[in-house]
Amino acid sequence: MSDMNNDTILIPEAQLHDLSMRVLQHLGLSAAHAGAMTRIVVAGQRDACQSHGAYRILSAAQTIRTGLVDLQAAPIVQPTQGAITRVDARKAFSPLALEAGLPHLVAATRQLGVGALVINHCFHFTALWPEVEMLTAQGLAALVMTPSHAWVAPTGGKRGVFGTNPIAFGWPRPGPGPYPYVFDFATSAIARGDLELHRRAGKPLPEGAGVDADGNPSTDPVAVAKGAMLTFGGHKGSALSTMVELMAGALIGDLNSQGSMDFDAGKGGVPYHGHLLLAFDPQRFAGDDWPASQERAEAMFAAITDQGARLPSERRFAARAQSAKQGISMSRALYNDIEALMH
Ligand code: NDP
Ligand code: PYC
Repeated sequence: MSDMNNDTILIPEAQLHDLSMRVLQHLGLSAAHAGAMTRIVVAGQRDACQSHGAYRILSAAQTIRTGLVDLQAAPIVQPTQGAITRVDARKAFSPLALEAGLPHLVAATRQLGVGALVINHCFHFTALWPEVEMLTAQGLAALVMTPSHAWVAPTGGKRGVFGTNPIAFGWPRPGPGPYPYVFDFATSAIARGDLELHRRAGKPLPEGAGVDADGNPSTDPVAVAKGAMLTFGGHKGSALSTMVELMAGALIGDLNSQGSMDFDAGKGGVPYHGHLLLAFDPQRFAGDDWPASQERAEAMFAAITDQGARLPSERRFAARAQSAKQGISMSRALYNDIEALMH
């Protein structure tokens, strides 16, 4: 580990992995859960996703303190029915259920052209891009979504109804060269994790991120936490967020964001609900036309980047390359807070 400056350290990936494993097991998680969670939070920190990297170890600790989460439960993968594989996470964190269900999702998608993985009864706290990247690595396109807690008001309203409800999409690209095309964003103007980081740093939120308890626009993260966050893109974000509630809540027979918040009952844990992953096998959709389809997709990506615009995830992939060279950068305060969980 070395100092980058007064506030930031550089830590080798293996060392951050080891720290996360030690802390999570110290908090009572089984080695299997600690391993699956560690893989996802270390990947987040490696890719400079500050709101969903190592910071999420603190969120996991806070959730464990609520007493609501099962720290040992092994997920149960139910037999795949048609295109649908269902995994019951049994009130545990989601990453282990994801790892258990993924091979079944890939197999069903290859067989049928489309596949769905439904995870029920999970505490979900991670970014979605690692999930879509697991599918693009198999040559599949992917669409993933999840509700959260009802922190976000509908456009024109001022009380929380929706979660921050992220949607992620992944598209496999040919050859060993380019990374996949991946986007992953909250349908709220900013993610809750980002709001929490602004609060920790004592920084104002961007305009339009939320309203206070009286419904007045506010950039104060504490006031917005007491009021409501807002969707991105007005009515468009509001409708997308509604879709996430329906598809990754009602459709899969699990809680929506309001249900998750009621379940938490003010204890301050991460959301508890279901999770939906959809995968598509382009070879089965495009058939013999797939190579030509890929060429057209690549031409479109070039038309984006040739004019100086960037593809989503490019910042992340650059951070990944930088982390491989120099180690993972993280805030000293965060490192200290994580270490303190051991004492
Ligand atoms: P951001 O607004 O940071 O980024 C959204 C996406 O847009 C990323 O793919 C990003 O790529 C891309 N992007 C950003 N700027 C540009 C640009 N100028 N040109 C092209 N693409 C761009 O995401 P959010 O803050 O909304 O979400 C952060 C994370 O929080 C996500 O990973 C999400 O899954 C997670 N989250 C998880 C929740 C849960 O319930 N589990 C709830 C809400 C959010 P890049 O990363 O390269 O900048
Ligand atoms: O950042 O909005 C968020 C979030 C909710 C659950 C996990 N992350």
